[in-house]
Amino acid sequence: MPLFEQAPPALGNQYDDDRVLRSYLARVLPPDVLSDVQESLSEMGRLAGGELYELQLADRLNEPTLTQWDAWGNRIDKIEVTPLWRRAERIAAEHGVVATAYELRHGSLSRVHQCALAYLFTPSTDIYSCPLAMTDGAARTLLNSGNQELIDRAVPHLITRDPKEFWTAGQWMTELTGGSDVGLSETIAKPDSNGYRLYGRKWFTSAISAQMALTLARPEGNPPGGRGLALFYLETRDEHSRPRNIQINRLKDKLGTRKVPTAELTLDGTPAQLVKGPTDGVRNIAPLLNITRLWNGISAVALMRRGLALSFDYANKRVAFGARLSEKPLHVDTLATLQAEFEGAFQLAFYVAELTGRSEMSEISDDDALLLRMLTPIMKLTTGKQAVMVASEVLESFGGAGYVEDTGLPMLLRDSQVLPIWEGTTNVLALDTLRALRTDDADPSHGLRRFERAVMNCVEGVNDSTLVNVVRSALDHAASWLAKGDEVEAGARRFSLTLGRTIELALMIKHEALKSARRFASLGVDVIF
Ligand code: MFK
Repeated sequence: MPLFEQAPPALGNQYDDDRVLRSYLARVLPPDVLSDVQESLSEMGRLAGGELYELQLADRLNEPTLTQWDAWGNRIDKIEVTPLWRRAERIAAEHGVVATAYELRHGSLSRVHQCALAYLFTPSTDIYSCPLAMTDGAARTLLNSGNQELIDRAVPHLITRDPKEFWTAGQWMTELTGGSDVGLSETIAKPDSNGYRLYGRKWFTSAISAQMALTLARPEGNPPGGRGLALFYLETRDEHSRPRNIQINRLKDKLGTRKVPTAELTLDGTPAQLVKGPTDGVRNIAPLLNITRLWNGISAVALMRRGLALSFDYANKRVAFGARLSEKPLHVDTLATLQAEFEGAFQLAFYVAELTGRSEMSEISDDDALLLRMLTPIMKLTTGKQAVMVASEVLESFGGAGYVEDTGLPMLLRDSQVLPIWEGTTNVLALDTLRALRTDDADPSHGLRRFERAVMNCVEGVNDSTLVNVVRSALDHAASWLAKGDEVEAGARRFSLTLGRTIELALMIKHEALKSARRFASLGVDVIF
């Protein structure tokens, strides 16, 4: 009797197979734009489901290395990334995974096109989205700064499609004193004849393989707090590839994102230049934060989609109790719930991409700029939580195989777990949501009213009163809870998640994804109690 053989889950072209992405693009892109971008997306979908996925599975046990000394006793602090990451860097540059947002071939919709590329690229490249997110954020921050010298020096490298010229950027914010409370940073900036030199310790610098970084430091004599910090630009290595007065003390031993060389650093006189004035570093780095938070959301939906693509395929192959899993009502029902969570997250993340693109092109009203300011933290915190839940369930949908390392599946859960942590934890972003809602001191409810209008616009004219009532009553509850003003800080997470889930539901209704919307609504959108 032949031995039983189990066919593993397989991936096809990740663009062609993605009904949600394709129907979304068909809705938001004019037909000529859609037909122009399709080839690039299909090519990325082919790579993601083919060459990159195979390389990812083969690269599973590889990790980046730090070599601190050469054979002759010289400090070199050399970083080597894995073969997957080397290939990912080349593909990212050549396919414009950052550049597309700056070439502006399709105006503000270039951001949507770029996010679609990033979404396809991300799940096969083991968080190479981290350096790309920071690169994108650095380009945006430098362009916004008006510092022409730095723009001319760095931006062409950050947005090129030529792999030989391509640079990635780091975002060095976190210090021992505070990952969230960045105003406590202790790094000092001392003026010298060419700018400044930085002295201090950075505690969690992601992707230390970068050629440049944006970082915060306190010019000597400045007051404490975030306002006393300044935003600096630095290049990490000299013409001999030696670190510029930077010691890489060690690489972090993390739960996930194992391919990302995340380091502890000592800055010991690192040359740096001011990006935009000697104060207000936190405010000046905010454009970078908002772009990396967008990437975080896009990565969240990308990882959810990957887990579901594998799980749906496996359900068609795996037989148990006399039938394929795809014929088992309980299994199908479980996956449908995960699909609904994914679709809600997808619509919200890409809606923020649309608004970001309009903001970058200055094609946004003050009202919509306020909406974007609110939605960025709401989207980041909501999708990060959904990604962890979906990844955990995806593993379970494979039974024991989902818990076994060489299937490649456990990595989905480990890598998703970073999404609610970095770029602002759920609680920090919930507080940021409150701050963003109240930007107009004269009329503190202005922000929430803008949010309500955005949500109600999505469901206008929809005649499914049950669904519309779920949306309406969640909004009413959020407004009355906020107006009551009791323990607002303590409830900020529940409030922000309610806003996030409510707008996700509304966007699904707008997209006419009514089956998923009904399931999503039944799972609950109002989590304020
Ligand atoms: C997978 C893809 C993504 C991956 C990326 C990977 C890289 C990962 C590397 C990292 O994790 S880097 C570290 C990330 N760290 C954080 O995200 C910090 C989290 N903490 C916060 O976000 C805090 O809210 C914050 C540090 C901003 C609070 O600091 P402060 O000093 O209390 O600032 P404050 O007073 O709240 O804000 C200062 C100014 O900035 C204010 O403006 P004004 O000066 O005009 O009043 C704020 O309105 C403004 N601001 C703050 N956050 C903003 C913002 N403006 C726009 N957008 C924002 N998000």
